Amino acid sequence: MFNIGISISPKKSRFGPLLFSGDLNKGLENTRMLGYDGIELSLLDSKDLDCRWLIDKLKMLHLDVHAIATGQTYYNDGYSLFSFEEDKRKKAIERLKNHIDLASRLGSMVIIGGIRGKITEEGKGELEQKDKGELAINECVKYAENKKVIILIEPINRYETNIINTLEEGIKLIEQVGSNNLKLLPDTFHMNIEEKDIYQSLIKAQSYIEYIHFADSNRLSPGCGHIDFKKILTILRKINYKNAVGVEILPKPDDFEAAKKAIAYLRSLEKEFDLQNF
Ligand code: LER
Ligand code: MN
Repeated sequence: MFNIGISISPKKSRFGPLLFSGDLNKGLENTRMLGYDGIELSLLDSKDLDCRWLIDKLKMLHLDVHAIATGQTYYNDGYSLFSFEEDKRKKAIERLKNHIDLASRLGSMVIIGGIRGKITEEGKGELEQKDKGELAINECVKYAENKKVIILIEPINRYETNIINTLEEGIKLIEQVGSNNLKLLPDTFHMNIEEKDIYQSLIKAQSYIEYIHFADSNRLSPGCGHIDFKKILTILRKINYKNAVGVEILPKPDDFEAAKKAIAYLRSLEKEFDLQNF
């Protein structure tokens, strides 16, 4: 059985696919009650969090924090790693370093997804902006190496960013940075938009993948769209994937029902798979 987690946020956020947004205690209690193994914590600023309280609560509920998601820094405050404005870039780097500090205490990974922001310049400026962003990523990865934290590059679809849309583009950056602490986070929702063949792309990228986001083609819970999750689970088993799976879905019809539906569907697929291979 895979370790399955769900994305939750202590604060109300502009970013949609998060559950129990604004009520961390309720989010953690429901996550445990529904049978998840852990959470992904979507944070604006790690400094807002009562870390001692969180560690005690996680221990009590036997939950892990698989990863810290960091996109709110861009979606809420407009600070990004590829910002052309130095001040905004520095603020994004500072937030990310604080997330890395927190991750080292929680034993989790840190995601570089939405916090990349967007390339806004053209011509010469575009190249300059790409260089600045890649330098920012290098700086954060070095920081993470010292803290023994894994950073994950999440390719995101073209309607949200123009920096790294496909797994292949993510791998190119990972190779370029050349650190064992930089890995890949495929998200099935984005892959459905960007990849020629989701299933082949996962197989091709297997040695880089350290975590995966599950959402169906419409960003609802797995089983509500047209992505073949049975095939994806089969591939993950075939490539001997041992890490966590993160459910990152819209709270529809509501947070609780969405979370309940996702875990029930994924566990039923796993059961079916085990019976077939008995
Ligand atoms: C985050 O995990 C994600 O999938 C993006 O849509 C936004 O950053
Ligand atoms: Mn995602």
